[in-house]
Amino acid sequence: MEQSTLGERRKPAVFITGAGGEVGHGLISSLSREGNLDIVATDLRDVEQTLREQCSETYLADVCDRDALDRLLAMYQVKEIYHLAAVLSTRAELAPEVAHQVNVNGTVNILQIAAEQGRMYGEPVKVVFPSSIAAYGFGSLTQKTEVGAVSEYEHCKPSTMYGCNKLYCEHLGRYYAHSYRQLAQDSVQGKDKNRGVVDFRCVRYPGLISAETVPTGGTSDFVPEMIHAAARGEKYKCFVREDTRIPFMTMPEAIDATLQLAAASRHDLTQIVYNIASFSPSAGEVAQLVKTYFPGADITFEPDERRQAIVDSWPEFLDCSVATNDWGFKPTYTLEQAFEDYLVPRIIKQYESIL
Ligand code: AKB
Repeated sequence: MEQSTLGERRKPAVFITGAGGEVGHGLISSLSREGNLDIVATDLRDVEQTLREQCSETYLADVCDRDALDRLLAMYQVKEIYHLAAVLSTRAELAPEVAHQVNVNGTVNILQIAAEQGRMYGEPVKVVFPSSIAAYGFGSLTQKTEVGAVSEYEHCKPSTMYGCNKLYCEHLGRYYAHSYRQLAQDSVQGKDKNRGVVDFRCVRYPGLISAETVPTGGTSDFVPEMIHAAARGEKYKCFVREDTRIPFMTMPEAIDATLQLAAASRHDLTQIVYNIASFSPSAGEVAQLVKTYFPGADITFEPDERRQAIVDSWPEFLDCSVATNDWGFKPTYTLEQAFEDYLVPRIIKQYESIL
């Protein structure tokens, strides 16, 4: 085992960025239940106490600050990285260059760290990267509805900074996995120390719905916002039309699928990027279901033209067949089951202590 800069043995660890976000919450709970490796988690903001307790260490760190990342990782042998830190689609349109800095430069830092650690230990570092349906882009609503389900490599013309960032980082991940420093001296002299040092795997998430947390800064937020507002007894003005349809899944399904991809044998993976999703309801269909469980729900539709245009550029349905064939992806819930078995019981329990 390598020595750290402090002369101690480096501890094998799984490293999580953006740990305090919605996906981080679920992922840390699942990884800590598995208990295979020490969890080292970072975020820009303080990570809440319940999450901290499930990690070996948590640090305040910016993924754009390469020196800070190097300092804290000097104590660890990083085996796997879940790179969750990102500025989401709505927030990214308010500060596109900041989003680029975090979403792209932060990802390059993570990929470089993975490559360095992979070379140092002579074994690949797994980098699991959540991409998004924002990587797609349709020119018109007519095209979106005509096309129906999309597979991973078609209609990738994102119209948002976030979508461009995600798509580009998918390509960067492929580059670090297969072609990193392909002309460097240590690559051309027969012993290719760079090849295979990064094992990059990527899921394209649809909109995610958690019973525990409410997202901020995304454009698919209308569904989770609508459900949580009803559970809190608050009015909700939905910022897209009733007929707006994009794919969604629940947070536990997203976490399970992410861990399933991470655990898959390299040999079974025929792609770097995989679509995953469970159901594709319209905003109106979600509102109807919300009203059956929360009869007092007050939901109105007041589309915001610009956010609507973003959602209209995303597909209605995803073709997830390659994820199913390669590593066994299977949705747990239909929309109705998600409400009945997961969302409603958990949300009611969560708010009953507060309301
Ligand atoms: C967003 O709305 O930005 C995200 C996403 C669809 O990736 N939830």
